[in-house]
Amino acid sequence: MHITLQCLAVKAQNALSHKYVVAKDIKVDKFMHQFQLSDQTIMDISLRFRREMDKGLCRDTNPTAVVKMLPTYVHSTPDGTEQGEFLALDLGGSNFRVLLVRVMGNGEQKVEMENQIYDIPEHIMRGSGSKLFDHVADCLANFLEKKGMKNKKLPLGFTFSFPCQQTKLDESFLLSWTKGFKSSGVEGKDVVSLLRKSIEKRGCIMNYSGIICLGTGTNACYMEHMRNIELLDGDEGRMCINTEWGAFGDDGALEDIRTEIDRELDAGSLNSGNQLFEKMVSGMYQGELVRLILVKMAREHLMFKGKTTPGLLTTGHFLTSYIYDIDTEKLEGLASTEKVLRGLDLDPTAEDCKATRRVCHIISKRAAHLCAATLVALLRQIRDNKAAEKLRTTIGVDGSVYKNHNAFSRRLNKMVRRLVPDCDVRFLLSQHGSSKGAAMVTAVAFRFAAQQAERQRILDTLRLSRQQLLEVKRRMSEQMLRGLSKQTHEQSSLKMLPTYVRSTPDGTEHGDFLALDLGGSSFRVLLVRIESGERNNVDMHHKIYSIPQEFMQGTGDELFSHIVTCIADFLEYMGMRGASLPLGFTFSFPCHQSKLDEGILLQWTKGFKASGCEGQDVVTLLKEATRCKGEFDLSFVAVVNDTVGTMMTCGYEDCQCEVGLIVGTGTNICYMEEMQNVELVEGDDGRMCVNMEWGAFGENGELDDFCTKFDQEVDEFSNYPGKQRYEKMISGMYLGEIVRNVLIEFTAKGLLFRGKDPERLRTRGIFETKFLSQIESDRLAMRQIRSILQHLGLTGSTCDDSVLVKEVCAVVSRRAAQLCGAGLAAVVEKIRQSRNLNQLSVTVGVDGTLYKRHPHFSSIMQETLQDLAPQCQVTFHKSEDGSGKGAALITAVACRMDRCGQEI
Ligand code: 0WK
Ligand code: BGC
Repeated sequence: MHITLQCLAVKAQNALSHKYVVAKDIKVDKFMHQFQLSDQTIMDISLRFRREMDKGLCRDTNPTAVVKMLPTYVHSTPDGTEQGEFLALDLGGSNFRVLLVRVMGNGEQKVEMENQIYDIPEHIMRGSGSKLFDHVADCLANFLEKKGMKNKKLPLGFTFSFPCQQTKLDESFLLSWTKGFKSSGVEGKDVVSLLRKSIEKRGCIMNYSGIICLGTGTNACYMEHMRNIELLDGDEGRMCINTEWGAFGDDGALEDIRTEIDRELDAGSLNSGNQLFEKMVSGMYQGELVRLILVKMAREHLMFKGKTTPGLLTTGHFLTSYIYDIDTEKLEGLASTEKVLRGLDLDPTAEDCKATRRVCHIISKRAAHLCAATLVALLRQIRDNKAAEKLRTTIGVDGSVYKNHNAFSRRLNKMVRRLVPDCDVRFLLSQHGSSKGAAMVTAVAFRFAAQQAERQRILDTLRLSRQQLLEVKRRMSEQMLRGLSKQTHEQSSLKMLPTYVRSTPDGTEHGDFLALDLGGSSFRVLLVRIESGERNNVDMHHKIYSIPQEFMQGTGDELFSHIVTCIADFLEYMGMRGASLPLGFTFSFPCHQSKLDEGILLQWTKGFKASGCEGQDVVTLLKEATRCKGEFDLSFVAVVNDTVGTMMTCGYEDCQCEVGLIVGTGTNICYMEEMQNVELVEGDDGRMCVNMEWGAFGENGELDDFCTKFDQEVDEFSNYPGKQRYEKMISGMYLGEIVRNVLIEFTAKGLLFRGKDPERLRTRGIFETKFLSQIESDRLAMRQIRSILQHLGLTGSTCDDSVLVKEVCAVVSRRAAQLCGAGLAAVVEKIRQSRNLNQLSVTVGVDGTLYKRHPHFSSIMQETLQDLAPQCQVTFHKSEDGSGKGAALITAVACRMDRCGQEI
């Protein structure tokens, strides 16, 4: 509606504008040539201001910057759910107002307002600060009295239109008075506590928040990205920056365009040397600039026949509002000019009136163009922050000059569009002053605080204390002992499966070995050539194959026949068709083994569910499939778990490696246990690698008191409800789902996506864990998180939503890493105690996409481990070759021992 009006006005304006050209006046234009700035100069000033903005935002240069770029602690804008009654005070503009604002949270952005204007007498503006704030408190009490709300406790928003250094939303230190205010004992003080003291002295009760300013002075604020606000910690989201652009030029940056008149005005002002930009632009000074010019031109006999009058010679006697009436398209513009000049006891000629009008036009035009220059710098900053080709934005405007002087607002809009034609800028005139804004900031702060409290309450259910992590470690240790013991093995959730891998390579191994690596995010067939002698002389070739869902969840025959087809393809690809090689099979699922080349599948995990396999020996199933294919012959030597393969792969480079850890699609761990503790296997000498299958930890309820409803949801809709509970709180297959469930809860409670439930969010598995790793990467800007959300079909998300999604991801992955660290602490402590060592130093070979790709998982896991097992020095060795190499090495060791007639 407004825009139309605006356009109409503009159309009419243009129609008129063609008529409304304040005739050039050679005399005046010559006298004021310095006030007429070319587009080039305006653009240059805009670039200078942009540099000042950077200085203000930068931690090192901020102390000396004149454009202070003050953080306001306003992070969010209204989202339509705000509601309630709020009081607002509006001090510093042309009027002091007290307001009652009712915000209806029904999404219609409906706001009702009642207000009362109170006078701030000059002696109070220039008296003591306590008098000023007592006066404000008196006005507030008077307002509440009138509204019959004397004892009602309402949130208060305080619009205080002066440069303030804020440290939080409800604490703000006055840097310097401007615009005719000069109360003593306030500069450097927190104006909220000064107001609080006066109000309490008066016996009223309030709770405070929020400060914004636009008015007799000039200033602008905008939403800046936190990562650019170096004065504050945190890179997430945005914050409103109060530029305090009135001080632009206080360091001499505008000396080349400031005129003698500007310097004269400044010298006569209350705060000379400060607010130099404001003194060229704002309503408090435009009239005075015109007066000083008229005086100078009179004295140089260019006007008023060289006569001046006391009225003309008196500071402040040419009001800026006169310019609104004089510099107007309205025909009575000249008449108004004469009326004003006669009001100053002058006897103007028609020429004098035209000249005065031209002076007003030039002063106002310069002010509008200077404002456009700084505004364009802001628009460019916002556009660059968004990395947007085209910026579409709305500028909220208020202030008597913009409101009452059409020519000014038109010139400002026009110059902005001329300077940034690639920006689609809409000017929205504030109808209710900035105090509605202050009330909205208060409402947003309240909504934000309430929402933040609810978000943290929900996220706290996913946060584990050190005590809880110690308890997880204790329960893991307990289950390990139960799993190792013949008596209690069946009752333990940790199967502690003997792997029959007892020895590690001694460097004499050699030969070609085929290895299969099934169970992770990809299936690999490898040819591993080992030359005896120096370690690390292993040559590997591999090919990655996919395992289609229908084979993962079809019949065992289909799955194993597909595996054999891949082997055949690989042998073909390697030109080894029909070759017969010893095979090491990494089969990353829980298997009961009674010997190295046999593995009875206990149960499928992760996404696998092929029928007819559980309870079967997977080596036999593979042999059968190979026989059916009849294209090649393989001698099956070893079936190993991927943790064992990983330990062996890393152990080949680091002999201290006695633990194998996988944190990938699934999670699991193995370690070298003393034979006397492996009660399921005869013999007490030496050690054997035990596959703990720790993914199953929690199946006996060990984790119930740490499980949230989001975990229950994941378990309920998983392939095996009740199974793999620990894995479902840690591994890559499930973290994304936990996050998705939390996001659904947040949306349902209106804490995210403005409560609008994006249908796509209800699609299981849509929020893959890889997105956590991307979203949590420190290098990712908020807009990139938004594009991930967009990619997921979660369109219409805000910057705040991105911040929140990142926080949810961080909480969920942190818990996973801590749980993993607590489990690992139990394992290394077990090794230390079994070996009666005071200090243990051991290497953990680790693999898995989550561990390798998540930006913070490994460090948080290691921190937790260090904290919970301080007597263990643990080195992590990331496996670069995968567990297939490990399987080949185990096969090579078995072949070597077989050659030597040793028992494997
Ligand atoms: C690579 C290993 C493989 C293991 C996988 C686990 O070679 O045996 O299963 O890591 O990580 P994921 O692929 O599940 O992330
Ligand atoms: C399996 C383990 C495997 C782990 C990592 C789990 O789901 O039960 O055998 O080691 O995933 O791949």
